[in-house]
Amino acid sequence: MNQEIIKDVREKFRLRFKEEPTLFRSPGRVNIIGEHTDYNNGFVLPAAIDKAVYIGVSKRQDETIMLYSEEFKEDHTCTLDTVERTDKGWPNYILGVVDQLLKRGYKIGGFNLNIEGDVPIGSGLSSSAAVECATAFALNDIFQLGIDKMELAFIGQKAEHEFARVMCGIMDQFASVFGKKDHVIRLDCQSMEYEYEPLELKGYKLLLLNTNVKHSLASTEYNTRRKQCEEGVKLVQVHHPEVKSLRDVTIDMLQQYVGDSNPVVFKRCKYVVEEKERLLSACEDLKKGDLKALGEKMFRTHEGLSKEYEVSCKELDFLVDAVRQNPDVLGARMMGGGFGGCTINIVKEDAIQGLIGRLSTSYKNAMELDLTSYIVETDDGSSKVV
Ligand code: GAF
Repeated sequence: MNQEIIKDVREKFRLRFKEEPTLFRSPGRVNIIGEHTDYNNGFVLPAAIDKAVYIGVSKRQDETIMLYSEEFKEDHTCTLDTVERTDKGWPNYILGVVDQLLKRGYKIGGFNLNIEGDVPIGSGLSSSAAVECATAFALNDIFQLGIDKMELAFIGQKAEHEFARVMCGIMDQFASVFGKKDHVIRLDCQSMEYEYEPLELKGYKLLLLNTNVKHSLASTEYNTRRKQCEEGVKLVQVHHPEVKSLRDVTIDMLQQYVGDSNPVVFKRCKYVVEEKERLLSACEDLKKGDLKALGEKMFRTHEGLSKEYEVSCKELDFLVDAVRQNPDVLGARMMGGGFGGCTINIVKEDAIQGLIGRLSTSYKNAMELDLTSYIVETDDGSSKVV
């Protein structure tokens, strides 16, 4: 937990709202492998990380909602009956959750809330899901709504659909709520069954390299990819009505029924179908402690995301290419929705600082951008800060 941020949120809350807050924390996430598989009913392998969103919150006696972002130095006020999307951006992730609670018939009153965190925004580490989950967790607690953790994650996802207008899958909110220190979660996004797998990196660490770009087409292209996957499923369903999603589709089916006449839909679906298999075999690698085999699959995932799913960008490709032949880096790939954000790398611990130094220079020379890096540890999911 970031004690400095906790202190800051508490003190600023007291100054602003003249009362004592209750504090909650929800983490960002990494995903080892299994990208763009969640909304295709596939598997994912995320973990919550030691970077989180912290909120202070207190109940009010009226129906007013007063929000303050310590990061954006901006407030937003509305009432329970005027909860709607705003152009400001950040309040949407909070208000989207309030909207969901109201639509589901939960009884809440007005509240004060301030927010701060150390999940870098727009970096593919799910700062938005962390805000949604922290809000859902907090309101569930202070208004004693009795909502279980699974529904809290779904409330966060629906808030993202309706207020951020990104038709995301469930991975990010699930990881933020269900994370467990020293573990990754193998989540079946169809049945929502999950297993914790110990993450033993044996002298290696997870290093995130932030391109510091977020290309503006990210959310529209995300929704387009989702539609292209659905198109592929429809074409297969004509011949195989039992097929419900890409989860049930094979490469053979894609070749027969999508193939040449729909080359774009074909390559999108092909990536997803291959990624589904790759993840299952990566889980076996992890169980056996074969990090080398796992790392090779991460590189292959990046190839697919870059060439077939086409959600990478030149900055991400540069960072993956730069480590591909490096024996100290077992695996690397872009992570999350794409079009910017971070790459995830499995790197030998004592080689990390040298690597960051060299890459910072070459990245700056090639892209005229600064590189930011984070060595992350896995962490527990959403919690009350006591
Ligand atoms: C984003 C989405 F929010 C997730 O649901 C997931 O689809 C991911 O992109 C890609 O794997 O983070």
